[in-house]
Amino acid sequence: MSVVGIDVGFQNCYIAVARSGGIETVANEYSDRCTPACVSLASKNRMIGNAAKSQVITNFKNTVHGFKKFHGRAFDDPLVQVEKPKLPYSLHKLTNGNAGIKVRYLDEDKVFTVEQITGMLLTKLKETSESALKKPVVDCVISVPSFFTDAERRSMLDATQIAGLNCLRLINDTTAVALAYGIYKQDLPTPEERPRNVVFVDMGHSSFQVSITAFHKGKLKVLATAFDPYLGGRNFDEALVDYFCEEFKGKYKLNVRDNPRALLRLYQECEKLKKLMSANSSDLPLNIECFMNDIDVSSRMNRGQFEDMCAQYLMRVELPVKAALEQSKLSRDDIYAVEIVGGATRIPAVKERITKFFCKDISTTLNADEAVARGCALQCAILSPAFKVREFSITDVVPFPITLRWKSPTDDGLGECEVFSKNHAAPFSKVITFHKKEPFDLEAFYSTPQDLPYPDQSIGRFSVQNVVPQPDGDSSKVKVKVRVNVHGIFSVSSASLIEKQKGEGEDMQIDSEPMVQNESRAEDQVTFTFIKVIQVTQEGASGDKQDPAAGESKPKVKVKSIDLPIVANNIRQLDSDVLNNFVEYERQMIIQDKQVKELNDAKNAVEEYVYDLRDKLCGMYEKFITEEDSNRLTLMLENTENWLYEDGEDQPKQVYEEKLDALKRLGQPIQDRHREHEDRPRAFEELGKKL
Ligand code: ATP
Ligand code: K
Ligand code: MG
Repeated sequence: MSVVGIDVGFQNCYIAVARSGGIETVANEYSDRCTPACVSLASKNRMIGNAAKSQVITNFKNTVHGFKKFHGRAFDDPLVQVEKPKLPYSLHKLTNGNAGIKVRYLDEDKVFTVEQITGMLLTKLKETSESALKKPVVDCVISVPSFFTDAERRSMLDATQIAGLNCLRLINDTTAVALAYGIYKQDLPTPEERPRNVVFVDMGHSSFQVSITAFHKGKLKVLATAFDPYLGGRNFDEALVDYFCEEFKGKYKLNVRDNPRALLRLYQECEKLKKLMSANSSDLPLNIECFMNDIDVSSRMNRGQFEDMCAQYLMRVELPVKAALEQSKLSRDDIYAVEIVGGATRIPAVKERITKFFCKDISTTLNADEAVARGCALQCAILSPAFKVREFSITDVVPFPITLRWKSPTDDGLGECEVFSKNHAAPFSKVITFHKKEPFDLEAFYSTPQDLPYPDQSIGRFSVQNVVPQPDGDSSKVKVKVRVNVHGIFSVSSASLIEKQKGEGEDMQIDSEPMVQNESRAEDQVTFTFIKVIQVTQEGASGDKQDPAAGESKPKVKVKSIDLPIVANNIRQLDSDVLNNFVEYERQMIIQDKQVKELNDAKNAVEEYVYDLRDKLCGMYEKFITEEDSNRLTLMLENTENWLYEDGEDQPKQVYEEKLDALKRLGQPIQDRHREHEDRPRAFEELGKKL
C-alpha cells in the first residue's frame, strides 16, 4: 500500500509521499516539484504537466489548462459561460448537458469530459509518485477546495477512478494545511486546556480559502471556513493583461485580444512581472520581442501602480477572513497564529490586508507551495494500516447547510428539515426516524442558494423503497441514515424498517435509544463519528422534531430490522458504464503514449549515437582507426543524420533499432580497441602493485 498525497491545483500540482520514515514532496522527471495542471493533445500522443505547459502557445487550441473549475458543471453554467470566451481551447456541450473540452487528438476531433482531462493529469501525477516510490501507486489522498459542492467532489472522484487511483479521502485544502501544521507540534494544549486557534489562509491561482482550526494534543477541529471562490492570483494577472492590452492598442495599434498566441504570451509575461513585483517595489520593465505583427513591445510597471489597479481585488481579501472569524465566534485575541500558504499570498498587498485585519504578524512557517500536498500525504498515512503515524483526529466542517425534504405519494404535505447546518462537524452520520406506510422520496439540497458558489442547489433524490405498513395497518418505523462522508459528500446511506414482533408489549419501544451514540467505522477511522437521533413523526410532515430522550420509557419488545433498498436519482455523477469506458480509454491512451515514448527514445538513441561517435572519431578514437575508415564512417554518420530528418523522420521503432545496431557494429570494434588500450597500462599498474 502506498502513501501518497496530491494537491491538484488550478495551476500547480504537488505530490508528497511517505518515504524513509518521513513525508517528502517529490520531483517529477524535470526535477520539478511542481507539475503544471496542463494537458496537451497531439496527433500521436498526449503531453501532460511540464511537457504540456511548453505547448501552451505553440499548440494553444489543444492545450488544456484552467479546467479545475469545470468539474461537475453544466455547459450552460454561468461560471463556464464566463470562462469560455477567455479560453484558448473550445468547450462543447455534451449530450448530458455537461461542459466538454473539444480538441484535436490523433488527427481526429475529440471531446473529453473534464473528468477525463483531470484523469490524464492524475495519470501523470500517479506515474511521478510511482517512480519516486519505485512501486505501483493506487491509494492516495487528494485535496479539493473547501467550497466544492457534492457535484464537484463526485466529479473529482470520478477523475481519480479514471486514472486508476483509489482516493481514500478528498480533503479540503485548508484542512490538509492544518494537519501539516499540527501533527508535528509537540506543545499543543491538553484536552483540559483552551485550544490553540490557528487561522489558515490559502490564496492560489483561482481561489481564496480561509479556515479557523482549534488544536489540542492529537486532534484538530475546524471551526469555520470561508472563501472567495473567484479570487486568486489569476485575477491579478488579468488586471495586468487588461492594462497592457489597452496600452498596446494606443501605443502600437495592436489588438492583442484578437491574437490568441500573443494574448497567451502576454499572460505569461504578466505573471512573471507580477512575481517580480512581489520582491521589488521599483519600476520594472516588460519587454516582449516579436510580440505581434513583428512588433517588439515594451512598457514599465511598479508595485504602487499594480496595487492601484488591483484595488478591487485587494478589497475582497478581508471579507472571507472576517466571515471566518465571525463564524468561529472567536475574537482576534483568541487567535494564536495566522498561517498563510498558496502562491498568491506572496503578493505583499495581500499579506498586508491579512496582517492588518488580525493586527498580528502572519507566520509563514509552512511551505507555501507544498503544505497542501504534505497534509494530504499525512492524511493518507493516517488512513493507511501499513504505516505507523502519530494518532491525530481530524474533524472538518460542512461548508453549506443541507436540507432534506420528504414526500410520499399519498402524503398530504411536504416536510423538511435542515440535517446539516453550516460548519456542522464532518464526516458525520445521523439517523432520522420516519413513520411511513409506503415508499417515499427524500430530496436533499443546499439550503442557502445565495451563498452557494454553484448554480444548482439540488444534491440528489433518494427513494426509500419497499416500505410497507405493519400487519395491523399501522405506519412502520423507518430509520434512515444520512451522512456527510470522508469526502465531504452527502448521501442517504441506508434505511431500515423496524418490524413489530409479536411480544409482550403492544407498542414498539422507540424512544429509549441513546440520543448520542459513538460509532467508529472503517472509513471514518480518523475520527469517532457521533450518531444523533432525530425523531421525525409522520406528522413530521409539518416539520416537527421530537427529542427521543424525552420520551417515557416503555416495556421492551422484540423488534426486527429489515434493510430497505435506496435508489439515488438526480445525482450529478458519471454513469458506471460511461465511467468504465473512460477507465478503459485512459488505459489505451497510456499504452499509446508509452509506445510513442519508446519510439521517440529509439529514434533519439540513433541520433545520440551519431553525435557521440562523430565527436569521438575526431577525438579519443582517432588513433584507433585508419584515416580511410574514419572518413568512410563519418560519411555514413552524416548520411544517417540526414536520413533522420528526411525518410527516417517517421519510422517504426524497429527500423531505428536496426539502424542503431548497424552503426554499433561499426563503432563497437573501435570502442573495444580504445578500451583495451586504456586498460592495458592499468593492468600493468595493478600487476606492479601486486608484485
Ligand atoms: P488553486 O489553489 O486556486 O487551485 P493553485 O493551487 O494552482 O490554485 P498556487 O500554486 O497556490 O495555486 O498559486 C499559484 C498562484 O500564485 C499563481 O497565480 C502565481 O502567479 C502566484 N504566485 C506564485 N508566486 C508568486 C509571487 N512570488 N508573487 C505573486 N504571485 C505569485
Ligand atoms: K497548488
Ligand atoms: Mg491550491
